[in-house]
Amino acid sequence: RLRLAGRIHSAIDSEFQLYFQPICHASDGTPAALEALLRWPQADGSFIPPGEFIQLCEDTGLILALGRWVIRAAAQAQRQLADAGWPLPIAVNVSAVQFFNSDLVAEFSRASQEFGLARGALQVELTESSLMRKPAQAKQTMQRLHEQGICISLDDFGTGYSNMSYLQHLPLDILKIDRSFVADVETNPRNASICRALLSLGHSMGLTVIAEGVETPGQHQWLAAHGCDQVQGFLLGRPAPLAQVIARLEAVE
Ligand code: G
Ligand code: G
Ligand code: MN
Ligand code: NA
Repeated sequence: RLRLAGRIHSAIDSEFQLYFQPICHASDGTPAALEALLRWPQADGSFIPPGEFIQLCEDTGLILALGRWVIRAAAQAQRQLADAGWPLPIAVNVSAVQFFNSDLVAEFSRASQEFGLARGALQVELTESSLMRKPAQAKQTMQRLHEQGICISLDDFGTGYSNMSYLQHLPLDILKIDRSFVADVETNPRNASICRALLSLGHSMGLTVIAEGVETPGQHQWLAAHGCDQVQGFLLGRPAPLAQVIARLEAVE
């Protein structure tokens, strides 16, 4: 574990890559945004998945440097995307440790300025554990991100322990339904009920609702028919390097 931490430390500026996955309008499948996803390629061509290093980075504090690198790399990618004629926002995952222990607002504003990004060009994805841990501080940071034009998503929704009355008071824009509920939504009545409830909850709070993990046309159709705003998953596009994502956008147009 210690050796892995050392390797991560020296890999931050040289080895990590961002992949990007499209988030599409449910009605017609056109792209609405991209989500940035960390990848750590190895010499043998394999990848160490984020599930295996994010936790270690949080435990050792490396997440602060890695998170800063992700924000800057996402800003640079958004510049390239906009310059290629696709001014889609890019959503960045921010872990709870990073959310509470770094100056996120300054990091986002510095990166946006460095690459001359438009307002709204970057978004932040937070999880329930970030928001519920220190609610007052979370709310203040979210408000300051909002002042900079940054939209905020609640990721993996439905898997945590949110206090609904509290959530209502947070400046959220987007709710992402966790893929575990989307998996067999057209055939599993229990997941269908949960998705209907989460869609209704999100819309009653005035939020855009995104379904994650959409893999089949059946899931996409069910979600569109039930008023889901946007969809993300292997059906719409797998995470890929930016150049490939741009090539796909151009092939569809
Ligand atoms: O990309 P993949 O499905 O393997 O991601 C697995 C997990 O790692 C997801 O929970 C995702 O949110 C998280 N993850 C991916 N990229 C980042 C990142 O840049 N920062 C943080 N904090 N988490 C990330
Ligand atoms: O926790 P978060 O939502 O950030 O996790 C995103 C992860 O989900 C990424 O690692 C991505 O590779 C993965 N993912 C994206 N689309 C799909 C999908 O359609 N099916 C599955 N099983 N995983 C997906
Ligand atoms: Mn996410
Ligand atoms: Na998720």
